[in-house]
Amino acid sequence: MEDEEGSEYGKPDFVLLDQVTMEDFMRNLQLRFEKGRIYTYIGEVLVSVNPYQELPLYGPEAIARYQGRELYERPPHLYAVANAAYKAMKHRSRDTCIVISGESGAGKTEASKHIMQYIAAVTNPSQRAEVERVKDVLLKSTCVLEAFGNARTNRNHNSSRFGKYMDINFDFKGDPIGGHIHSYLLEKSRVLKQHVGERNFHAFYQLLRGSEDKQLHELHLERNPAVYNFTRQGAGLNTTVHSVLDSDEQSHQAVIEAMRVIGFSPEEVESVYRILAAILHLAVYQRLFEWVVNRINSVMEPRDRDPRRDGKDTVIGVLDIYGFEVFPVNSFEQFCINYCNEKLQQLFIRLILKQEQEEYEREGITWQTVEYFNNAIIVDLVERPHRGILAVLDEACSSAGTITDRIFLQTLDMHHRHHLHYTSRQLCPTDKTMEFGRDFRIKHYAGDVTYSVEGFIDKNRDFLFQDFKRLLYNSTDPTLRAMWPDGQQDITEVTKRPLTAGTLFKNSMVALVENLASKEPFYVRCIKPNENKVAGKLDENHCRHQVAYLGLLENVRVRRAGFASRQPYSRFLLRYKMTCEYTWPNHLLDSDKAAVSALLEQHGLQGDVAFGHSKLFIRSPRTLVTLEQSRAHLIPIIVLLLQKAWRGTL
Ligand code: AD9
Ligand code: MG
Repeated sequence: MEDEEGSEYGKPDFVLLDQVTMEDFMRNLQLRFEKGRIYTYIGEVLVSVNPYQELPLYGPEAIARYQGRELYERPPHLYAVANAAYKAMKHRSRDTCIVISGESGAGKTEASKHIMQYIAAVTNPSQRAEVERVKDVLLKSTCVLEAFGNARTNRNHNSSRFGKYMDINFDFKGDPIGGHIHSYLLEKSRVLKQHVGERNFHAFYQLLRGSEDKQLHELHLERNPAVYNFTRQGAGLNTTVHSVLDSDEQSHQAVIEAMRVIGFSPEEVESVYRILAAILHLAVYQRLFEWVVNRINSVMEPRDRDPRRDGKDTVIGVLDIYGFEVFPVNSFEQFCINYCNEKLQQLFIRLILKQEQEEYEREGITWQTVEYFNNAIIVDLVERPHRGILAVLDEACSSAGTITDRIFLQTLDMHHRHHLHYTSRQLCPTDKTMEFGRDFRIKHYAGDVTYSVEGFIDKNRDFLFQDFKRLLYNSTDPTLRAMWPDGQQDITEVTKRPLTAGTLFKNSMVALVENLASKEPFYVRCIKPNENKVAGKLDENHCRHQVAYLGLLENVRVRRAGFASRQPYSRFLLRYKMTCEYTWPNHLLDSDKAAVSALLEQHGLQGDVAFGHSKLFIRSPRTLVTLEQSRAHLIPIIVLLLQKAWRGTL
């Protein structure tokens, strides 16, 4: 790594720690954080601590320093990860994804915005108009979706109340030509009810505070949010979002401008706010949100697909999804959010911890197994067919109103009384932190969460009267009609039992994980430094807990015992054979493995590698850098020799 940082800034990669203990890990994290070094690697995984203050780390100059570089050439940064994902996509035609995880307020959404800004800054050097349009939409979509999908909670002034996975499609030149946003489980119950100190979705306040008097009058609205039940609970009269966010008035104008840039017509924008106004009198928000997402997707659909690739583009996916949540009272929404985090932790284990170790075993590499907690048992508790919590809930929902939340809880108790990660007051009568007949507790990988079953059945059924859907479908407003396509269903379709909210969510999580697993993953693990949103303060206990449950120590151990790179012998030779007299232009040794060995010996690099059955394992990235430099040095000479040979002058 370029030595821009002395040892007083700690180790830029946790893999370089003298010993891998929690104490050493925390000391390094703390030291770097105090010096404004909020990013540190574990191999290719980036650990990021929310600084809660503006640091001079971003912008065009910083982007230029990372552009086109290798991951380890510069100090750890989000830009380096974005660049690595971009290079893998562009040079190796690999679909990649960047998975950003961490608890609420840890900095996931801010990280995803920096990544998007990096990609926008380094692409389209030839300023093609269509690509510029796509980039504009990609960047502005964040502003619109935050207005409709984010809210102030007690943990985060700008908390994402929906999960977001955005695919960016690239053409063969490496320029963005389109994209697609998947949104997951909007916390729509927030429209009706907010906890003390919290707000409704930003868009409501932006509408009331940012609209002109005339528009408010036409919408029959009053300016003061305290007038409306939906915007006065929770935060009471103190409904302004402080902190780094703009005021509601400014944000309102910014959102309208962003919608214009994306391509919303003036009539559509007007409809959106008319419907928003109506919601203040009436409970259809999710449809509005989904419509906004679909509308953005419709203008991001790639137009100029490259025919040479059978219509297939290369993709970078960015996942910014709600972090693990524990509130004083946890309901169906927290249950789904925490299940989602269990699924993503499973993927992390599969891709980073398990797969890596299994490969060493398969290749016969000497290896000391690293123990880690595998949370598959918790995922199974939630999603197992017939007996899992979601299956039992679906069963309760299908029983035509006779089953209560309480009976649902009793059934869960019956099925899971011996499960190591499940308990309830019934099963543990002495534990007064749970209520009889109301609460169950899951021992999640990230900690214990007690859920109240109140409302589980209703929220899972997610029932909407068909008459109501039909009424809205028959509206004269085309935007409103488009939000209720199922209002036109005939009676036979209507009587079919619709999938429940839980099952739909589970299916979308399974699909998401499969999608991510098919791509080359890059991870950003975000840490929230303290509970009070205070700049520059790292609460050791709070961070220690996150380091533990994110499995970061295990990650360091696996990585340390492991190798930075691995590749089949044939691929390695193809790239580096020109750097060795025994392998250029072709080798005469018994096997590719023997040829690779001779090549490395000539470079004096044999001490940094291990030879697997079919692949070469390289321990430190420096070895790769050395080989790359040697290759880059030789290429012009070889090109010259080939040209001469071609002209017959050699
Ligand atoms: V939630 O799961 O959506 O509730 P996030 O997305 O993890 O959460 P977010 O990115 O919204 O957290 O960050 C919370 C706040 O921390 C931001 O509004 C900023 O005030 C602050 N933050 C986060 N990252 C940075 C940063 N790199 N620099 C400065 C930051 N401030
Ligand atoms: Mg967020």
